[in-house]
Amino acid sequence: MANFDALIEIVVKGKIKEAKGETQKLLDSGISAKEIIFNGLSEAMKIVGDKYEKKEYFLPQVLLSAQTLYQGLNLALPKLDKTSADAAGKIVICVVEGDVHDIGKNICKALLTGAGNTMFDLGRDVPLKDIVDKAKTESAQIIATSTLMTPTLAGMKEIEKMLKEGGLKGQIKTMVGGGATSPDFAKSIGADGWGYDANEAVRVAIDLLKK
Ligand code: B12
Repeated sequence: MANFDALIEIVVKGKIKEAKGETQKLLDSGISAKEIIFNGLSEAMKIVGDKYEKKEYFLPQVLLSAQTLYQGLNLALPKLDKTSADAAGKIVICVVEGDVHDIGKNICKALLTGAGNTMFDLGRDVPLKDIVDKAKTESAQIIATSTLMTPTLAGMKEIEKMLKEGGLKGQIKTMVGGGATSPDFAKSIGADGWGYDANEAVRVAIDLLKK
């Protein structure tokens, strides 16, 4: 089992100048980008989240850790292995309006790209109408949205409503994820799928593309 302690400490403590070097060291030693992302970088962010909840960390520290994480993530993401996908489609992905948390969305996008899908990434804090419009113009099969904040969950429900009103529900499938969501929430708004993490995002997308 690879040792990610150094990378985790670098991200948690926001040692921004050291993140690239440590990530590169791990990659050079033959550890997969996926392991680095899930067992190193994401784990570090969980610790940062816990510290924020315990009020040991405040927003400036969280922001510094996020910036440090991105130094490593930007090195590791392009090195993710391509997986052979049973089905590959066109997917619009973004973080819904009102929310700027985009680390998880970016990891999902990278894995979905690796699985052979064509991704249309609209970024973060994206107006709901733009999401549906993009899916229409690109004839996407799936809209994948992310949010980590409770107040912005309503936007995901609104997307379902917009699809229904436009007669597109069923034709364009939806999948939701991110810390504020849950399988029950996804069901309650009529989303077609929910995923706990980026690995599940790939599995759910494959399922939805078969339907
Ligand atoms: C980093 C962080 C920030 C950074 C974000 C940097 C960035 N570029 O993303 C900064 C400092 C900017 C920030 C700001 C704020 N934050 Co903040 N932040 C976090 C923190 C600590 C970590 C989030 C993270 O990146 N996790 C790591 C990634 C890898 O995990 P993930 O996003 O969950 O993604 C995985 C899965 O969820 C899933 N997934 C994600 N999306 C999708 C989509 C699909 C379709 C699928 C299938 C799966 C999937 O796959 C991903 C990878 O495996 C969390 C704490 C926490 N416990 O989550 C708080 C947290 C999310 N933040 C919070 C808050 C309140 C804020 C602020 C409002 C604070 C403020 N007062 O200003 C602002 C937000 C302003 C805004 N309008 O958006 C709250 C949200 C509470 C709530 N439920 O509403 C949290 C939970 C902290 C807390 N406990 O209070 N934050």
